[in-house]
Amino acid sequence: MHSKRSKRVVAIHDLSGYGRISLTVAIPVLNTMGFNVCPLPTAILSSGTQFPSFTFLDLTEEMKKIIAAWKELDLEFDAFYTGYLGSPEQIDIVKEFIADFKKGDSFVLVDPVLGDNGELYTGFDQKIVIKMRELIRVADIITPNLTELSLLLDRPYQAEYGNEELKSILLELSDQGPQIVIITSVPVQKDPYHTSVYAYNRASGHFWKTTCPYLPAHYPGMGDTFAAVIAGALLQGDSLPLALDRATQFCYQGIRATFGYDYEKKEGILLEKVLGNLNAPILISSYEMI
Ligand code: PXL
Repeated sequence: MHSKRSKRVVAIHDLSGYGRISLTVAIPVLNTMGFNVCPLPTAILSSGTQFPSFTFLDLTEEMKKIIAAWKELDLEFDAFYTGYLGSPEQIDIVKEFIADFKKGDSFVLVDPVLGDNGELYTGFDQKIVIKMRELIRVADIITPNLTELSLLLDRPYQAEYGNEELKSILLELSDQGPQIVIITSVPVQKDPYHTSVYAYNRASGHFWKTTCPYLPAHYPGMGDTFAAVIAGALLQGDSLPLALDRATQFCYQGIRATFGYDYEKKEGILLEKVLGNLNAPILISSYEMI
């Protein structure tokens, strides 16, 4: 009998020792969803950059060596998931890596990690923004938040949007290359208790929205968790709206499992308490076509 290997996903992200972000989120999420995760680490940090002090080891040179060694091994990947990139030069390396390794129906998900709440993350400047605009051109799927979309499209940051305005932004972003555009963490107008995710799929021309309750707390790593679940759900063969539901519901479960505890939000959500939910069926699907 012919046996098939697990699907293989390369996760291009930093490794942060403390706080549940980037690879420490992407690896468990994608493993739990049944995939072989191959990390291509971009930097090693003591913690995320939102802490008052942290160490940062840039792995730009090592990335080139790892990719060359993978080339020797003739490795193939079913998906490419990129997150936190540590330098503008890394974006050129990643673009070249994708051009060289992408085959058949493998897909590229670029989470354009740049900032949040209208601000760039510590350590980033306009150079990485300009490079990220290049990287999204080679993506099949992108998952910016409201801050990242304003940086990618060079428009002023806006904390609120209506449906029609977001639909035209989704089209504008898709025009840059990606077939699927997903915008995360969009506040619902006049309703502080809910938050939405918007999406567009150029292949069908459909726009989607999922909404879930909002709890007033900000946890780092949520964007990383969301993007990893989207990558896993699409690899499992979910439709886009189902993948949106799966990722939104999982993030919400993670926040709810954490919210009642009084500890530093900077540690991230209690991922280990909810990981198993990734294998549960979706009980109530809440997506809408807009
Ligand atoms: O969650 C995004 C992220 C990833 N990696 C590092 C970060 C952040 C956000 O602050 O600092 C190192």
